[in-house]
Amino acid sequence: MATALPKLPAIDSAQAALKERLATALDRVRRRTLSLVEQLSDDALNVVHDPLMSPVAWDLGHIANFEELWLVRRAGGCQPLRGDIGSVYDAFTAPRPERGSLQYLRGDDCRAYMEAVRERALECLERADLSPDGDRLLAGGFVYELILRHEQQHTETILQTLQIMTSEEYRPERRGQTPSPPGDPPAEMVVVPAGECEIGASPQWFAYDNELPQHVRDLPPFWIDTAPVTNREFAEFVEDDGYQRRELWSADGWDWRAANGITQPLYWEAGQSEQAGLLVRSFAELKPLDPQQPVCHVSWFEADAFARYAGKRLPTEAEWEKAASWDPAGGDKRRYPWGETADARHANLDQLAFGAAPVGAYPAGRSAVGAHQMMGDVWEWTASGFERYDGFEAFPYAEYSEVFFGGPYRVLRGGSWATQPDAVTTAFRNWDHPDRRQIFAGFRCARDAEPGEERS
Ligand code: AVJ
Ligand code: FE
Repeated sequence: MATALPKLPAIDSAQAALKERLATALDRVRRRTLSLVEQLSDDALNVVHDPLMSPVAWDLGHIANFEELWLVRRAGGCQPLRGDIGSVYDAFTAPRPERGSLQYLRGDDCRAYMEAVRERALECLERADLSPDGDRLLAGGFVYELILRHEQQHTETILQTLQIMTSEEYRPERRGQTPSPPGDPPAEMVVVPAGECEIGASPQWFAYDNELPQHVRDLPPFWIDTAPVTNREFAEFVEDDGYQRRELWSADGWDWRAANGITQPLYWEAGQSEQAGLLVRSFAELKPLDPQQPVCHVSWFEADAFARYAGKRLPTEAEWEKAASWDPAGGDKRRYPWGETADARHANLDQLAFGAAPVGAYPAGRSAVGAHQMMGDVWEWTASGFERYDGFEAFPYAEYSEVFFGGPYRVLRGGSWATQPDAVTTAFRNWDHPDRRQIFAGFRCARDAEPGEERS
């Protein structure tokens, strides 16, 4: 098993600091992953809870297998510990509905594999040459940053599975208290003036291939909601027969709604009495629907229909990104709507609240144009399909983004309460099928600005 180690490159202190930061970050993410699944029985870990989702044990093994592929084999040049199981964890050759019948590692085998891979990955990190002008995969620690975010993304997938699961009660320890809105709700919409803005990741940021190259777009003026659409607003749409009015729906949306008997967002339930009102299931708890929270677990089709009902439309992803990241005062494009670093005063990210905050709860996190909660709480559906930016180059592999371009997917922006802060920026692009509701997704609306409205 032992393989010859490549020669040690000269390692300067900047690299040593980078490596230490990466090792610490990898360890933090791993502790989070394990803490989220700690209370699950072997049964809950190993079974398929819904055809849309992988068994949680598959996600865990896949996290380790991906790390083995990229950090141990490709970056470290070492042989895999378990070369035999790669095909089980390849998201491409093993699509989600088929994962239940695969021989993925279970229980202690899975935990042992995760640990063994991690140990080797850290050994490889010590020897790796991360100098900025070296191998592109390693330069600046790129592939380590990628693996870190990959695990973060899969923790959100796992949370979707735990929310779908009904065979066992998942009782998260809600550790992050979200604030109450300090004052009046924000005004309904803000205007974003015409003009050029940067779209895509800034060169100094970690970026996925689909966020590059950064380019300038000149958008006409538009209005955008200052907050995501709330449960109260969405309940009015339901009450007002929104699901029965053909003219509000796209053709595909109307068919989807009829074929699946959809009449309200996923996880909404009617109370036992009129007075009890609407309830919503959050993991194992059934709670009264909070009218002030953003609506969550709606499909793109439902978001699109609501927007038409409201006399508006969904924003394009470029509009969303401009409203979130552009500084009218001429400052640099913002990584987060409020600035460069994320903390709990600005947004409900990082999972431990296990739910969304009411709209208006984060005035300090609003963007330069005055849009609230663009980051965290709920992912936001946009009008846009998932397409390449001009000049796109697949890196480090085509199955991350390229194979999805031009498909039926719609882009979502901004992350949810279940997203870890490093995993999202104002340039980050998520995508899913327009009928999917298991993701922590809501939306906000936009509309064109009429001549003269631009400066209000
Ligand atoms: C970007 C969330 C659509 O989950 O399919 C995880 C992320 N890519 N492993 C997905 C991803 C490879 C991806 N999304
Ligand atoms: Fe993955």
